[in-house]
Amino acid sequence: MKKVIARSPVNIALIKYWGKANELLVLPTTTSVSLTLTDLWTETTFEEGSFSFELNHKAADEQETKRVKDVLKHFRDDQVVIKSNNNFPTASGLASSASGFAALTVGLNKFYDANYTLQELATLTRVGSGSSCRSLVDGFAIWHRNGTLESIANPFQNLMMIVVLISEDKKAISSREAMKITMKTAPTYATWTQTSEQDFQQIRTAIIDKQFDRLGQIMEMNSERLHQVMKDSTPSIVYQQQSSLDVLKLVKHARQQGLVGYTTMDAGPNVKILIHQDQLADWQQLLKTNIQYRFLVSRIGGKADAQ
Ligand code: 2P0
Repeated sequence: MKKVIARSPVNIALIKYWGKANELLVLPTTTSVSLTLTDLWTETTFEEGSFSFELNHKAADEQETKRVKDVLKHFRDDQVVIKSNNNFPTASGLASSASGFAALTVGLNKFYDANYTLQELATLTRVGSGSSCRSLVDGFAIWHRNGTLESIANPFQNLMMIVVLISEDKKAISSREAMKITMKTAPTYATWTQTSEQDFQQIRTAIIDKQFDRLGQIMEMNSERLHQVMKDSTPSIVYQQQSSLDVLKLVKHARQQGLVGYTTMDAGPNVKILIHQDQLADWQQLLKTNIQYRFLVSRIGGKADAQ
């Protein structure tokens, strides 16, 4: 019997996506830039049979199933049994929907021998989760406002990301809903999109010029601005908890002591720290000494693939 296994890494945005210029096609209001996390992934299996979709060993709910069907309808039939598992906590601001849909789309492409091009796969997977298209390429993934996917080879050796798990609970409000609220109600949204475009141009230069500190500074500022525009919404959207802010402060303090690392946060309370592998032990020591939370460590790189 035919069986396909797809695996996709999570991607973490350095320049964030937060709003759709076109909801139907899932075209973003801003260009976003991300890196994939090699060691945090979704693995999805596809076998012949009448349609069913299982997520983390349980039948998926109606909403999750509908989003999968929205992608599946672009393939020959729906005679497929899909089982998807994450090796990290789902829905805690760790972009599980991005790795999930990237694995789904790439896997379906293989299962049905559909031979969609990379750009076509990006267009399909966006319907499930906008940011999922960024897991289709290795290196720095750039998801342009017009929908085009681009990648720039990562010139930095041995980067790693630490994910501090402040909370592993499912988030109260989905990104999809929250970004709509921000677009509609935040008086600072237009300014946020303009600044984000400048951040994109500057981070592109930092990547090409191989300037890690510059890249980290831009990433950190871009994340801070995202959380500010979320707070400016009505009702105010707040994903950062006091413990998240404590970790951000700890990282800034560590930099003054000579460690190199920069933070970013997504639609959840967890904090990600981009570091160099040669300082991993120092960072682990610092976190173990100063915070009570569990953290994950991942290498950088990789993309969605199916066998
Ligand atoms: C990002 N996030 O760029 C931003 C930063 C969360 C915060 O992309 O509505 O699950 O399916 O397109 O892709 C999360 O949004 O939302 C996200 P939809 P998605 O990584």
